[in-house]
Amino acid sequence: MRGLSNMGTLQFISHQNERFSYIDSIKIALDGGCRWVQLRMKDSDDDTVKATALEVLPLCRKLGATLIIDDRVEVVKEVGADGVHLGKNDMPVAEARKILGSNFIIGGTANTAQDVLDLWQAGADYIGCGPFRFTQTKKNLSPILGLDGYRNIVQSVRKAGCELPIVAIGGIKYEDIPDIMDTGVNGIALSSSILNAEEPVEEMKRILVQMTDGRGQVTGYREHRGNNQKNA
Ligand code: TZP
Ligand code: MG
Repeated sequence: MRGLSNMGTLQFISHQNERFSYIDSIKIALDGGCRWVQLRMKDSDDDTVKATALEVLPLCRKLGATLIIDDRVEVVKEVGADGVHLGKNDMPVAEARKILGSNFIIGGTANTAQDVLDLWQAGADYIGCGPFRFTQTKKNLSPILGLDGYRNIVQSVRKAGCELPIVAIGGIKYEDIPDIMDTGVNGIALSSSILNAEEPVEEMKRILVQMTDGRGQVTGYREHRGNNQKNA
């Protein structure tokens, strides 16, 4: 099992808006120092996702950044990305694991402790857990979790022996991060707070400085650091 410490401390989810294309959005994240990006193109066909992945993969490789692709197991395999993220309506994790084997990362989406435990049993490597609050980036949002939601989920799955990295997602902004990390989650995934910032690259840098000690290690989040290190 991969360690907790490098499992997406800060993940960027690609998006497009009036200012930026999907590829622009990933370049912004990389320029700002993010080293884990998820190519998420919900409404595009596989060929378009594949072509985009082939453009961003060399950029990620050059910087040692991890590239995860949302939903498209076959595209991940064909282009040699690092892994896939599977939502609730995507291919089941266990099936994706059969296709991808153990050399690819598989992430799964959770909204409850039971979701996390089910994904753990199915062989997921990390969990995207949300939404923290309402966001327009994703349609058909699950119920909002807030800080208490994360606290309860983390506590209950750790009690059950599940040490999978849990990454909070959904409407997260710079100022939310310390409180969210203090709930015991292992990382943060975000999109619009970067892309809607006046200076997106600077916003990414500001968030990374707040979250890490410069070596990609989460820092300053009191209660759970020991836990992270134990499992690193
Ligand atoms: N899953 C839950 S919320 C979300 C996804 C992919 C989008 C996160 O983007 P934002 O813009 O940071 O709310
Ligand atoms: Mg999905």
